[in-house]
Amino acid sequence: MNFIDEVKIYIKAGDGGRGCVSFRREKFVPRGGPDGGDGGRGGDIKIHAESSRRTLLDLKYARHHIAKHGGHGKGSNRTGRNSEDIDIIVPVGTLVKDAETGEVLTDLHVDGQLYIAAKGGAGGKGNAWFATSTNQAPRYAQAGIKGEERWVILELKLFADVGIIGLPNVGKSTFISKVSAARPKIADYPFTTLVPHLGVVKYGNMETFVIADIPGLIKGAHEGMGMGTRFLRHIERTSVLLHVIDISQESYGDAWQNFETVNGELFLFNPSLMEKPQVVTINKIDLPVTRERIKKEIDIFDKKGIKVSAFSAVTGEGVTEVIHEITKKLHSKKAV
Ligand SMILES: Nc1nc2c(ncn2[C@@H]2O[C@H](COP(=O)(O)OP(=O)(O)OP(=O)(O)O)[C@@H](O)[C@H]2O)c(=O)[nH]1
Ligand SMILES: [Mg+2]
Repeated sequence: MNFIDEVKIYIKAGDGGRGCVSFRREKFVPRGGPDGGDGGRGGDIKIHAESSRRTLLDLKYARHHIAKHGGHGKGSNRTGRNSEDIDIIVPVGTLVKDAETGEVLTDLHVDGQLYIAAKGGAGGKGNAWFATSTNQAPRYAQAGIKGEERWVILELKLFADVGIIGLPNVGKSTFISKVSAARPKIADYPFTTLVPHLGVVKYGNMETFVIADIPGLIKGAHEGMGMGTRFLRHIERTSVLLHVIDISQESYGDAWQNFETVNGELFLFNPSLMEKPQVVTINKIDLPVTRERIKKEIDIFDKKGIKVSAFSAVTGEGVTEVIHEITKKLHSKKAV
């Protein structure tokens, strides 16, 4: 399935119906008074967040949402019918933005939350309203008010508790597939992961949490290098980051350098990401080259007061400890 996290749609609320120009016609009453009814209200476009909806996929194929106009007023003071509202269902966690200005119109973060994205126009008044002592037979009525219309961007941020960050090819996806039912593609080349994946982690009797695997970051990602940084928005709401480092790849330099490169890109995307607690890990401990170098690498972090856990996403060695560290950080975060 395609993961759709952003979609642009056109919405147009219904126009109000026209007011009516009409005069009473009764037997034996030669000139009846005005009796034109009002137009009906145009339908609103409502955007509704529901937890049962997981993606914006449906909206990708239905981009135009146009509500009907209100019914026109009729004679004998009959009001036109109000037209029906249109409900657009989105997942909880969807941001609604004005496509032109980029302004965030609302953040639908609660199940059942409703936002009227385009208001239907009121119906015009019929000529019955305009009779005065000097003009008892007004020949005009109001037109309905136009319904609002705009292009909006719906943007879904995944709700993950933990985000996995790191350079490409370090084993982020291997880790998530080891600890959850998520099955992202894993391969021995950079940028295997092109879209974020979510996995639910349930480990022993430890607390369940949701973890997001995102594409790898490289130096210059904030300028669009590699996969860029736009996927980082999926981890903006996580509570904890799992930072995975790989020291087995010759071209990657040392662990501290890698750690700083990734953090530098996080900072340039959004400095507040730096405030999230990180569980720092070195993966691929099963490889002899990693085993050989790891002590020296961890010492550098130790000196700076940063704890590093080593694990192997392939053999599972150390994975429980990593999960334990994550759970601990999630807990202390909640306690604040
Ligand atoms: N030996 C060993 N290889 C591993 C381990 N974890 C991952 N790998 C290998 O490393 C390569 C990259 O793994 P991925 O999980 O795709 O890496 P990624 O970080 O998700 O990469 P991108 O999505 O490209 O950023 C694959 O060939 C994996 O089999 C590990 O613990 N030990
Ligand atoms: Mg990956």
